[in-house]
Amino acid sequence: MSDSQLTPEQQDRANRLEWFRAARFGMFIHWGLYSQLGRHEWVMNRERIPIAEYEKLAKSWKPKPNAAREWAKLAKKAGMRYMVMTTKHHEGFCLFDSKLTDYTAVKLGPKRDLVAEYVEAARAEGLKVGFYYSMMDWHHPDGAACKTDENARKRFIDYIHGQVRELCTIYGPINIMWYDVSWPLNAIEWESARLNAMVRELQPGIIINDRSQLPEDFGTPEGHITPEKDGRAWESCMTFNDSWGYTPIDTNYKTAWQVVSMLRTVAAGSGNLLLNIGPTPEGDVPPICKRELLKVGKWLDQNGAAVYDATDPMHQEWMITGAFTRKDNTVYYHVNRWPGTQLGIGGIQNKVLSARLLNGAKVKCTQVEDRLILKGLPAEAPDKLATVIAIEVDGVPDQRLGLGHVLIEGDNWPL
Ligand code: JFZ
Repeated sequence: MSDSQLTPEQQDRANRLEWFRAARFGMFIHWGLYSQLGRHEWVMNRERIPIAEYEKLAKSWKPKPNAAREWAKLAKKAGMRYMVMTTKHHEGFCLFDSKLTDYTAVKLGPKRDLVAEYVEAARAEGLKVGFYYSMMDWHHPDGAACKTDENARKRFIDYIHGQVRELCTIYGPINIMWYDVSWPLNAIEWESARLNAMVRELQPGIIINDRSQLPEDFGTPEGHITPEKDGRAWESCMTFNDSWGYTPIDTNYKTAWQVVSMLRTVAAGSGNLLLNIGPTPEGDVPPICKRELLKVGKWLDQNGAAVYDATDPMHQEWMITGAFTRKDNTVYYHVNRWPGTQLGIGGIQNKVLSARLLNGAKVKCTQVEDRLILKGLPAEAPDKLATVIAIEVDGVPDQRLGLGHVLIEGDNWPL
């Protein structure tokens, strides 16, 4: 659809989303009282820790000053373009300066506005700023009662809407409102339409995710990378290990190779990757995450064109050596399992005009019908994370293999 066919409302959304669609890669940060226990951000619920006992964590939390500066610098180096931090997770503790509760970082242990530090740090690196805000609240007395008691619901709505108002007024322009878990109410009971109208009035340029039970600006598939339908903007959020909050006993960390592969997948589907770090209670980034993120950043420095700018999906078949992104008539083949001096790609339906390593030499190739062979490649992978080969073709790129040794009409992998 060309821009001229959009309704004014659709055009506004397209304008708001412009930076987001180009951003591709962001840093998610889960940081809260749970970071001190180091057993996942759901520890209060999973271990049934009584509120009074859990509250002690609010007094003992002493993060180092301005930890967020280190995160923002790391995000920038990793090639990320925005950040989203937990301003309040399900535990109910507010990292921001809420006047609606005493359970805040300003009034208790840290004695500082951790959200203010985060906003300043992100802006200093030129990164867009997002606020994660959990609607579910295990600490507020009405957090569960709101489901069955109308007075409790009214009080709780005032609290949640009031805090979102605070987040939208204290910190200047905010780029993303990232709601999470809206248990136990539905969109009508949450008065989500009114909530989001208020957010947009206070923050005209903001984009809002779909977790207040209204679709708003973008979808948030979680733990998997699946494009939304009809060109709707989307962002997959992913853990680095298998926990969001700091969990040193969970050592199943993703590697830079995996992150690069995820970036390719989101790029091919015109989406974003929001990759999480769970800092220590002090605010340090686990060294493994730092190390892998720096590798990803170096790779993006070299190969950004195949990820930030190459967005359009094409029809492509699975290959064991790699996968495509594309821009116009150029396909970028991200080779993450290097086959040696020769690389075969079947099923390309276009005439290949040229091939070159994204960061280097032209590559010799022969094309016989739908068999393309790239020759004279280095024996070892030039880049172990993924070597990108830019292949220019004579029309809209398309790859069809089907299941047989020849392609027949309507032959597609059975779903
Ligand atoms: C939620 C939180 O419970 C979790 O702690 C973390 O903050 C994460 C980002 O969001 O978990 C979810 C939310 C949505 C889905 C799954 C887990 N989902 O839609 O499948």
